[in-house]
Amino acid sequence: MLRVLCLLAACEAVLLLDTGMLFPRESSSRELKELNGLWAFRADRSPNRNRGFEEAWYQSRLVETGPVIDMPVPASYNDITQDATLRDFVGWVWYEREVMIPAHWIKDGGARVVLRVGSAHYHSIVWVNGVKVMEHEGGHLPFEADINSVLQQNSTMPCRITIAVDNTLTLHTLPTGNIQYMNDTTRYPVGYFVQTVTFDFFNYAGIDRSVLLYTTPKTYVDDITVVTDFSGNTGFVRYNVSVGGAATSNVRVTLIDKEGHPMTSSSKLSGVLTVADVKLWWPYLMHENPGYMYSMEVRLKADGKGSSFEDVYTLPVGIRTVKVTSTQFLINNKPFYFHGINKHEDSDIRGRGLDLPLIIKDFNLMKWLGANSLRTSHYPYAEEFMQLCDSYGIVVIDESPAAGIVDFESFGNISLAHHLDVMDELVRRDKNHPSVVMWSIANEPFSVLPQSVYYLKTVIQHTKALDPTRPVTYTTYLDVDKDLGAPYVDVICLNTYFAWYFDSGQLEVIPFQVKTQHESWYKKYKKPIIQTEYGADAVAGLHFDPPVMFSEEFQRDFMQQYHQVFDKEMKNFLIGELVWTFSDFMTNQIFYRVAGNRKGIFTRQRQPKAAAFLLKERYWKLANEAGKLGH
Ligand code: GCB
Repeated sequence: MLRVLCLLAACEAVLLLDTGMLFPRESSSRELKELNGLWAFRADRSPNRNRGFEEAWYQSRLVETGPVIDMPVPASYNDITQDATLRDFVGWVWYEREVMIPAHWIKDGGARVVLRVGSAHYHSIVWVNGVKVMEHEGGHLPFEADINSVLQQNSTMPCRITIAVDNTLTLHTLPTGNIQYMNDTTRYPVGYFVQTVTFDFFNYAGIDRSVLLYTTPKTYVDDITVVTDFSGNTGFVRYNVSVGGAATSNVRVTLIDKEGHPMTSSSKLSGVLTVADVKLWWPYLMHENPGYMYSMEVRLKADGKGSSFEDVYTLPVGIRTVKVTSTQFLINNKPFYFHGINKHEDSDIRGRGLDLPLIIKDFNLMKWLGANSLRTSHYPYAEEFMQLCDSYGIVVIDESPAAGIVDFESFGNISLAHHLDVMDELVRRDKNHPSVVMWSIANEPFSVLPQSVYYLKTVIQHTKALDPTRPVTYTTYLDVDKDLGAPYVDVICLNTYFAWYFDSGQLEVIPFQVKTQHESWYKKYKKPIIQTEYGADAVAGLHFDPPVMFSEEFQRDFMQQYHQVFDKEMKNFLIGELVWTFSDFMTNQIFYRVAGNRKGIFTRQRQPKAAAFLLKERYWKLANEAGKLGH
């Protein structure tokens, strides 16, 4: 469990975790070697999925343990082959590759050599040359270890990296699931079991993000935390640098503008940098220069050492503030209305695997649409994606992987402790992104249960203690009198599907029900509301007029019914609308899903449906009416 420190400076409290998870960047002191490409791969198909451990597959080359196949990294493994049993596999899979380590990385004690996995789903164990170096529970977040000592002990080349990944979800994982054993041998084969889940997306698994090695000097910049503010034309960057590997050190912190001019600097590990004529970070469409980022260069020397021991790390920094009132969400003291999207990391073949062409396509589609915001439904997205949100000015509600906690058991202490750890990891990774304006601790927990109150309150308070500068929320689909956690959130986030799951097809009830629901929430809590989900499935190319469910016309008209109410409420307490959802995505097979969830306004291949054109018109109109930019 990570230790939490409180650093009080001026009016703000900044909380820091004791180990950093800075994004790996090359610099004059840091080298980086990506291990993406083809890895050897083997699923452990033994009945208890444990043969790999019993036979210690990590002790030799994987190919010597049995048949292996090529597996690309990063990518989910599920849709890579023609084998349905691998697509639906539950249990441990094994990845392996060899890598040459540059001699100067280990010579004479060498550098810190860090092995980093961007994310692997769900439970991972990593060995280097047969020596276990780390274990991590949870997908979607990075983990890393200094492997220098292992390389020193066993400098055989090439160096062998083995990663075992188990995708099993239980009542104590996030997201939650359960293994159901089908013991009726008249209906199922002996030993048959299925993975059940409490969420609506395919449980893609494997090494979904980049694996890499990077080096730092032995005394190094371990973490940086920034909190920003401004007054008039003057910006303030309150920062803290934590150092690894030495008790004392010399530091030089310099803030540099986009053109490369040093603006201000300091020789303290923590302090406040003052920026004259500050260029604030603004959301897309709120300013002609959105997403402005400074660079904070940190140069660190261990005391008494020459310049060859200097570590250099540069962090992008956007200066902005966030505040919530009873009716508004303020960015840089100006009201901000979320007109945006929900997403999934999901695509053909790659599953949840990092895919830069797809990510850039999605940002271009968001710009086309006039979307200014998104929620990382229902888990943390790739760091590369978050960096683009910063630089494009896309405002983010950053969600934890706690999707659909429904079971009484899962509100037990084991899950709670894990949930707190996950929030530690998420805040540690994403705290410095100006685009992140709010944390969502969960999607649709079953917050009607009395046991949920302590649980949700504890996670919310923990997250606020980790980061007192951002509001915290979770999304709910429950009615105001059923939901017990709402007193603890800063913003009410509602997911509703009127005329879809209830009153199916009755579009005319939507305005009535949305209005009643929103007003009852506002009346009780006097907190601003975001419609964080609303949407209808449409199979692209299916047309019906008058509309019926699953047609493009129905999806378009469904949205128009919601918009009628939004238009009235945005003058009062409604501070945003995020459509469900950006693009079609894969789910488990079930009778109400048509090869996945079709509520995308784009297909899975990113082609627009009729609703996309409706939303494009609306979002640009909202941006223009807010007195901002034309397109
Ligand atoms: C929801 C969930 C989302 C589902 C969506 C739907 O409330 O938050 O994960 O995909 O509804 O389409 O049912």
